[in-house]
Amino acid sequence: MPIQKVDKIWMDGRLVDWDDANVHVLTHSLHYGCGVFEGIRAYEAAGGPAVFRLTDHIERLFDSAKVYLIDIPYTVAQVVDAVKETIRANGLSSCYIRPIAFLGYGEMGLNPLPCPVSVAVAVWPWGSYLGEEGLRRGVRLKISSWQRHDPNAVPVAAKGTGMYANSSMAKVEALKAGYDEAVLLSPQGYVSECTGENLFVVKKGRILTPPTSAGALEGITQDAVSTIATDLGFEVAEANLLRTDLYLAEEAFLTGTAAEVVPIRSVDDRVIGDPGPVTRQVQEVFFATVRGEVDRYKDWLEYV
Ligand code: PPE
Repeated sequence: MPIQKVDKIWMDGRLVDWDDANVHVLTHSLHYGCGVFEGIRAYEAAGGPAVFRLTDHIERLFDSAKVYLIDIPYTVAQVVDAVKETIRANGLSSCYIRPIAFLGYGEMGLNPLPCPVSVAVAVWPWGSYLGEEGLRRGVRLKISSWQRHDPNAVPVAAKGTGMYANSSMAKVEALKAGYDEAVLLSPQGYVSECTGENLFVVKKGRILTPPTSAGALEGITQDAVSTIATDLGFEVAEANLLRTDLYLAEEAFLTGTAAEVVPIRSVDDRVIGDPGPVTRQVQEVFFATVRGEVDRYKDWLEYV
């Protein structure tokens, strides 16, 4: 589905018309993939549009930039304000938010340091990433023939633009084989994550998720869901998982800002089944939380 166009995009300190938010073809990040980005969601809550864990996301953007030695010429607070301003300018009650910091047109060559740093924030209405049906009934996964990155090849803890070539290869492979999404394994053979989501399995009543050392991004939804599940009384832990831990899981689900909380129906055609009670409970509390309906987690919402 094409991006649903809105009026304005924030670019380098001011709002510009959507069609004017363009870059030069010699933009450094386009050629070499050194850029950092975020994916955030705003939800319609009783008190107006509320951004879920906005400051946490912008802090992660700055952490990613630090890893890449990209010097963002704003403070965290300024980018937080830019996100709110962009949502207000477009009159949206809920949306997906994509901040990006990248290296512009300057010098060519692999050294990115001489290039100017640009920052943009785009927002648009975006439904469930893996489809309404996926959200309700679950998605079918395939273990990719592409491995997740080695942490000494690229910085897996950063949300770097170029690193997503790996995710895109895996996504296309899974889609062409008739699946909804791919699972990537680490170079050591452990389950890492999906192309844009973290993974959870339920085994013997415990909820397990791979650690960042398996190459997974430290997900903000993963963190929120871990807190929610712990508060619901479940035991939640990080653990190295083998592909057979996925095949034999009692329940499994994935989490991410774009995807939200999505049940996993099967992995490599090994059926896990309809969403189980743990998945349903976590999903229910998560969606109530992002809409501001759970007092305990109201600090996670930043109103526009
Ligand atoms: N792993 C990866 C590789 C990833 O890209 C994301 C977010 C996550 C885990 C979950 O992180 P969090 O959103 O903090 O819970 N992926 C973003 C981009 C997805 C895309 O397709 O683009 C997102 O969900 O916005």
